[in-house]
Amino acid sequence: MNYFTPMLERSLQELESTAIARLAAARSPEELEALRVEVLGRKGALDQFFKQMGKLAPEERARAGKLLNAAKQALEAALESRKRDFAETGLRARLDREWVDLTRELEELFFSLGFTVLDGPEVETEYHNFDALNIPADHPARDMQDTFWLDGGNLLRTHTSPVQVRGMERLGPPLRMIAPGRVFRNESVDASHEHTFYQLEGMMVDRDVSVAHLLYFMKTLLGEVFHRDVTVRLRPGYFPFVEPGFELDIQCLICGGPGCPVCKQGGWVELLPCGLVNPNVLRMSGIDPEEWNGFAFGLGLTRLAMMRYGIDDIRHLQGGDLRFLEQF
Ligand code: FA5
Repeated sequence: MNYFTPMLERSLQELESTAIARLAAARSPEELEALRVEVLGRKGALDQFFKQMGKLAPEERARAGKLLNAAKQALEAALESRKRDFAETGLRARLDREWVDLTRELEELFFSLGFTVLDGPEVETEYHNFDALNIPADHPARDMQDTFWLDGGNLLRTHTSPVQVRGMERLGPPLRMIAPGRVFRNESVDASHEHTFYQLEGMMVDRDVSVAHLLYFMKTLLGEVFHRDVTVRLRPGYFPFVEPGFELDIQCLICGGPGCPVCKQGGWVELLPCGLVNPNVLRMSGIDPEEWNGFAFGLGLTRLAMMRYGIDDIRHLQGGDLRFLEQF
């Protein structure tokens, strides 16, 4: 017959306090798990004490059982609390490491170049979305962007360009602004077209702004986003609010050029239309085009994200599939 001797009791207390100190000092979830196995696991240190219980005199067993259970509970609580610590810091570190927010990156870049970040409404007036951009009601260019019209004549903005107009109206020249935001088009969806997607508008109005300035900013933008050489091509593009207008395409980074559903087998993706601001647009917003001119661009932010992260179908982005979303 064994007795729950004071020595046994002391060694249990010692086991508990040492284990709690070691749990507190553990520096990784792996260390924590090793400690759990060593102390609380089957055949662990605490288990050795439990094994001795059977051999105790019945009058000793109740007291020993109480002490052992209390020690076990204290150790389990300490372990759980440390696990939570690691889960929280782990999550924070992971978010810090993996936080991908292209909009924020671009905002910081343009902010450092002296641009202001502006916001505009998603429900727009016909005037700001079209007329003030030199696209009157009977202009064929209205058909370039299939519009969701709302009761009462307003619409869901089809591009971020109306924020140019609001920026010019509110701030006047000289002006350097960007405006990231969500836009909507009533069009059929495929691997590179969504009805809801993001653009980033940019505009600079000053004296003597030239195509060279425009190209400098476009190059800086792409260099910052991709951190490597990407092949681009510039071709003439038509938008009533710029003259001359350009389309800046990027060689498709999904297939690398030979063709795929994202680039519609063409090897190039339309990414960054741009141009010098049409004098009519300046005039309509109260800016004298004899004194001021400028450039504007309308970056396809969603497509840029696809190119940067190798996303091969735009529909994944709004699809809500957690297996996809959890990769970011
Ligand atoms: C425009 O929206 C003009 N407002 C851009 C602009 C601004 C030109 C300032 C000149 C000066 P566009 O319709 O091409 O242009 O759209 C711009 C970009 O948005 C495209 O290059 C493309 O990257 C992206 N985009 C267009 N439609 C879709 C769509 N359905 N889904 C995803 N991205 C799209």
